[in-house]
Amino acid sequence: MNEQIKQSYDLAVAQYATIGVDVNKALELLDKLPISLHCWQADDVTGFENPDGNLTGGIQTTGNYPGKARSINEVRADIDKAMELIPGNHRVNIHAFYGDFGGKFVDRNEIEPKHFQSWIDWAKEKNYKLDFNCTCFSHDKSADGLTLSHPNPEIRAFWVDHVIRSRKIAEEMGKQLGSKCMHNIWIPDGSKDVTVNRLQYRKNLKESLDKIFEYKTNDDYMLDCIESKLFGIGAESYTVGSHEFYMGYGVRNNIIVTLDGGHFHPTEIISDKISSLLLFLPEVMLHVTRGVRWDSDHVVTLNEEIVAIAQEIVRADAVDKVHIGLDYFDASINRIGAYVVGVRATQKALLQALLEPIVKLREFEGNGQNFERMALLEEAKSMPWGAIFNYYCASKGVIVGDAYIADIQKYEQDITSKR
Ligand code: RNT
Ligand code: ZN
Repeated sequence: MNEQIKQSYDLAVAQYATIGVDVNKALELLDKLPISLHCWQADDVTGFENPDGNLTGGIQTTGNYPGKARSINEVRADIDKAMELIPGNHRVNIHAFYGDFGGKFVDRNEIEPKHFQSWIDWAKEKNYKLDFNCTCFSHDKSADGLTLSHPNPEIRAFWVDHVIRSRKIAEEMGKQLGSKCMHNIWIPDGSKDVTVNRLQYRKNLKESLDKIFEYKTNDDYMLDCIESKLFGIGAESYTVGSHEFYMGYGVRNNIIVTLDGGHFHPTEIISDKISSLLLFLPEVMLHVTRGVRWDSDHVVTLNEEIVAIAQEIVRADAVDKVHIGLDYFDASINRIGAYVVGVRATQKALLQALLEPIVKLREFEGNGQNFERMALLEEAKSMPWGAIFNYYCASKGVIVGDAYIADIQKYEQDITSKR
């Protein structure tokens, strides 16, 4: 290892020791924290069911930066490239419309585990674990913006069938890979303008979910999650699956709630929701993203909220209970770069949180010494965690610091720019 990286690390370790923090322990924990990389950043949420299909459901990618992945192999190659630049062992999150359909049209109510076997084989080979999502958007039967809450029982049944099939696929992924697959349900259902039958759509959704969960999966292989939202593009006035809806449903039925950082009012943060949910549910799923004004899906950067999320996970002693997945899509910049920036930012936030002088902070708080708590929190922000992160990357054989920019540029020159 580069001498400078090692020396900076040694100095940082000594400095952390003065505030009672064990750096080795923090790194051991960080190394066990998987982040789930969302496959849909690689191809702007297009999927492989219909490569010419339009993205619908109130979500949108903007930008047409060259190099979008056009096939399953390209998505996998790009994720492999991103993983190379990220320390630790991570997960890949797949959507149902990314199945390996062999050029044939396979509708959502026809998908089976066999369509995902090549994903499982790839994951096995690369030592990734998989997460999964039903895809209830970008489809004829969601064209009017409704799926599981649709007034037409036949359309509801179609989507119920799709979600149950997706849960079975998740179960198979978890079974073959020996790691619980998180299956997330997000639906776009909502409406652009004032809606008068708000209760009825929610009743429909509740009934659909009840049917979906009648099929019991094996908890050792997969866990269900349900994700709320405040509004979507073209669905500004009403969202059937609101936060209250899913929190109520999740708590009553013991189903994990997914908190997406971009799905709340602009000043509302998810970091403060973690400790509440964990009192009523055994685990929490996060969709880590960066909301910017109306958009909920910007690339994660090391901002105050991502640090606060990480701190809440660590402070609540919940590293084993909170699942971290990324969820953003940016088509305006190098897409592999978008993965690497987002994962590294999340890991840096987690590292900062793991390096907190928590014993001393709790002592100050317990004594009502609030100035002291504030001052130590401020000092912690400029402690040399960057030197620790660099060392962590180097110790895992991963490119340190901004040198990954040139590496991604090279991949762009050799591969993505030729697409
Ligand atoms: C949409 C939700 C959802 C999707 C993905 C593609 O607002 O956040 O999680 O982004 O499932
Ligand atoms: Zn999400």
